[in-house]
Amino acid sequence: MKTLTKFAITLALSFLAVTGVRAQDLIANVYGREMQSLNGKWDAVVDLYDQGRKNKIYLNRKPEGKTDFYEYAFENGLRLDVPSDWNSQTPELKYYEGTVWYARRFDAPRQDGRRLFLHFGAVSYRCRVYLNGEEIGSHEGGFTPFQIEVTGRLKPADNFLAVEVNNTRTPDAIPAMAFDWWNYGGITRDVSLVSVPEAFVEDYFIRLDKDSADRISADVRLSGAPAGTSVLVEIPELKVRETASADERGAAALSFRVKNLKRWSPEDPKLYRVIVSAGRDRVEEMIGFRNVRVEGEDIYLNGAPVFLKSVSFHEEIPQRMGRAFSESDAVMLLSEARALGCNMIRLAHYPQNEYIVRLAEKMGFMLWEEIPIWQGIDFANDATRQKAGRMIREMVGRDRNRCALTFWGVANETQPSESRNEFLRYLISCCRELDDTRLIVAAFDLVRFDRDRQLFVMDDPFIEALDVVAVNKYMGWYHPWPVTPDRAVWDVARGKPLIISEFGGEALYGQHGAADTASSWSEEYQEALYRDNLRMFENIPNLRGVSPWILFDFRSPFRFHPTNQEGWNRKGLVSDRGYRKKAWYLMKAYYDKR
Ligand code: GCB
Repeated sequence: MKTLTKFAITLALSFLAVTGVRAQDLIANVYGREMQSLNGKWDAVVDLYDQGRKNKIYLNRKPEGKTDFYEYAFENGLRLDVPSDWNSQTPELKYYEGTVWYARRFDAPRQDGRRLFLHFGAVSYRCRVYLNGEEIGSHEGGFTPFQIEVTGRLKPADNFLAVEVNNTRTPDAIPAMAFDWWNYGGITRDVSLVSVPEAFVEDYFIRLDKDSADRISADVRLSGAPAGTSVLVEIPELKVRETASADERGAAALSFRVKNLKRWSPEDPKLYRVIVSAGRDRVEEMIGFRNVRVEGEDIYLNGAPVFLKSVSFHEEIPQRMGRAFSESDAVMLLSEARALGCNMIRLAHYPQNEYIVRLAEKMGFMLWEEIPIWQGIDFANDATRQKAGRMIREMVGRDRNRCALTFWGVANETQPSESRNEFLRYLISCCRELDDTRLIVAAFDLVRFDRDRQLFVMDDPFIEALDVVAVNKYMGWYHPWPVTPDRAVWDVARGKPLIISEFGGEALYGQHGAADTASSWSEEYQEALYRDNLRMFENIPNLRGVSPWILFDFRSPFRFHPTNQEGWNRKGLVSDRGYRKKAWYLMKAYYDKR
């Protein structure tokens, strides 16, 4: 192993050495809770050589005697916005991979009879959290939330919160050493101090039963409440008021029928106000109800077959060249998907922030959400597998009350092997433990043309473990056509629904050239490529959805071409500056017709 890689691994491991304090189960629906936002300007120290922890800079000591000196101070130095990535905030940090310390002060007036939790929407990629000079928790994984209970640890005024954030790529991480998007580092999502009563509704999962149009199940979990505590679930519009009592673990299960339920669908994304209360706690949010299932080669939504008109985007605002983090960012991304005529989004390639997920649901998009199991994952490494399991639980735990969530994605472009199979089987079991109502999908890039049979085929026995099979295939870009598109017939995953989860090619907006030459990087070539692929789709008998790659040009260190790419993947249907390319109109016409 190269010394540099070894160094990176040791660093990452030391970063995650068990601290004795671990992030715990998540509180459902933090945005529906009483909370104090800790967003805003934070002080920051760039720590390229990882000296900060050794020097205990999280103590933020100040010289007292004449011979005291400290070679750091958080005050009067770099200031970074939270939430946001650091890369887009100062030119020096554009390519930075390493450690940055964040710190801020905050008051927390005494609240008797309340429990307090620090909640982070996401920190990329790993972090340790220090409160008033003490390490209180750590987390790994750049796209899922975590929380740390701080009840009894806060002062009424002037608490000092420091977060050591590191985005070094390592072979045991998820994603691992290389991936086709920017390795943004930082506190990239909201930070808040959440306040709940001593006994509170920690989690719930409220959904329509898989095969029933009128039976709702609600699993509620209380924290700090004695056995026998009564749990109430209300849906005023449906005249629901159901109660159950919690057992000694705080769990209560309810199941009831409702009358005149209007199910959620892309055409009518109906949501109901649902209130869960127990003792002195009460939490509410908008929840929708719908049925999704697979039968043979079809996907059914509310009992009717559905064709998925999907698109993907990264959690990135191209014009700002940075991570998307706010509700208005979500509006920008999703309005462009709406204009294209989509009824679904494949959130690429990791769980995106809750503003996107919640707004997508309100607007009527079905969602595919996945963790970044993206090529190059160390499937034989047990620690990596455990990590992936935790990530997938954090994703499912956060979003299982969102009825828009239709697919949990467990992998993107993985190669068959025993260790991969075992790894993915484990992920599926983690998903199903928390939610057995969604469809499990994975995207493969193994489809090849069988010259003898003159058919496109794929051999990966793992597809048996999936509800829906997805294929990324770049005909006309990475793969030359072996036959003309009208004769490109598929025999892949028959008996199951198939989604083309990625297809496309690059074009530089405003560049015009030969429609038959990829190297022209022209809008005309991209448009012709789309026309050919749409023609081929007619020859895929079990095709139940398509998802072009990708809605917007996005930043990626994979893309070196000096004039056509300049560090951007140009497969967007919309340019980095927000202009629609010719292929956009073709795709729009295809979706309008379906
Ligand atoms: C893929 C990957 C996606 C890449 C894309 C590309 O197959 O899943 O993350 O960005 O190809 O543009 O090469």
